[in-house]
Amino acid sequence: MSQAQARQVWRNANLATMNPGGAPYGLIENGAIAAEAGRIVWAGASDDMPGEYSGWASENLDGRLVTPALIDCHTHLVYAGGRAREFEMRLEGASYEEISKAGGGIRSTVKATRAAGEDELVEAALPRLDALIAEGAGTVEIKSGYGLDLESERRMLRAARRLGEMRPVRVCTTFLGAHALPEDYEGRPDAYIDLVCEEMMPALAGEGLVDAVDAFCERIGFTNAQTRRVFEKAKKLGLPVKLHAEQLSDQDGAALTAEFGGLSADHLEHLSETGIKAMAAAGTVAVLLPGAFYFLKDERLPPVDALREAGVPMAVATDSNPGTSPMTSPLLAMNMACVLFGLTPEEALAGTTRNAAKALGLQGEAGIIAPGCRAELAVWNADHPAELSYRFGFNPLHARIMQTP
Ligand code: DI6
Ligand code: FE
Repeated sequence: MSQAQARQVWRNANLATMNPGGAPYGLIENGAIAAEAGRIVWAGASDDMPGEYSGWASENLDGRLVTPALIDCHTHLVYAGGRAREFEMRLEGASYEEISKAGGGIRSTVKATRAAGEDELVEAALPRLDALIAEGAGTVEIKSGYGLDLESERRMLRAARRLGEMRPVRVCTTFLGAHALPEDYEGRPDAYIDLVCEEMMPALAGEGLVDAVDAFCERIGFTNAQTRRVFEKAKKLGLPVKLHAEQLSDQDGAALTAEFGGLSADHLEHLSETGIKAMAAAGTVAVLLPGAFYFLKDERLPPVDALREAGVPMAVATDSNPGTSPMTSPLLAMNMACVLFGLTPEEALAGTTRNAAKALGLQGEAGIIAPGCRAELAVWNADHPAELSYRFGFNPLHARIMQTP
């Protein structure tokens, strides 16, 4: 990370600006970027650089590839404990839903997370955050949802905020109180939703800990009607919504999210044509999570062709979590999105930059290399942006540039 210089130019680089509408990847060969007070003021071909920038301090990037810093727009990075034993059970034949019903799954992480202090949560999450940063991430979304009571959800969100202060990275927090039914509310899901809406959400929002609100709308999560209540409360509090939708079954969650002008609907393996239309009309981003698909050995693919055809922007994220996607590699998520879901490498990179920014409400701020956006860049030892999706298990990052204020 470089501190925000007053004025700075980076030159001699190939820029995958990810600006839509022009060349693939918004590619500019032999380009340069000028930034002032942490914001990009100009980006283009070196030969076209206006003379006023030639006197600014400059760094030669030796012909490397520059992209926007990556954005991981869906993670559950903060939690305690691990679930390797469940992995073994699944390999012996138990399904994710069976394990969940037997008291394993999300609830086992809730137990460990409730028992952990804030410092412990930070300490456990930091290596995971560092792994994302090491692959060029400049923005990471972090959800709560393993606390499921006011105190524990608060600890998770505070830990997430602290992580963003400890490292040069933008952390966006998401309140996922409606992730699973805590044991003491067994058989009383509506009473738990009351608690989420009437106590937890207003308190945590009031403390500035919540950038967006999410829920797990699923047979093993919450119903469409319960999710609606969560969204209505979020709307009253002025908070944007997003949803774990259509992962294991079709609950009409994506259409519900679109109805509330939601930022994103995530997973979407069981998304219907109605859901796609609603998302397209509302501009809701489809966040694809191939790590969970891979790890659960899912067979049902998200309807990528139909999403593309409908013009729904697609993002790609790690879903980093202990149960269904213990992955901390945005580059691997991109490779999986191509190999498993059929995205093009250009779509995969848009998925971790421009469209991921939109999924977090950060368009115009991050995710493309353009005047007005923050100078948040990833510099790669690569010749062409397709290389980022092509290789796996290899990290070509040379450096990140994060000129946050
Ligand atoms: N869907 C997921 O894939 C994760 N949460 C969710 O709502 C799984 C979380 C876990 O198993 O711990
Ligand atoms: Fe998730």
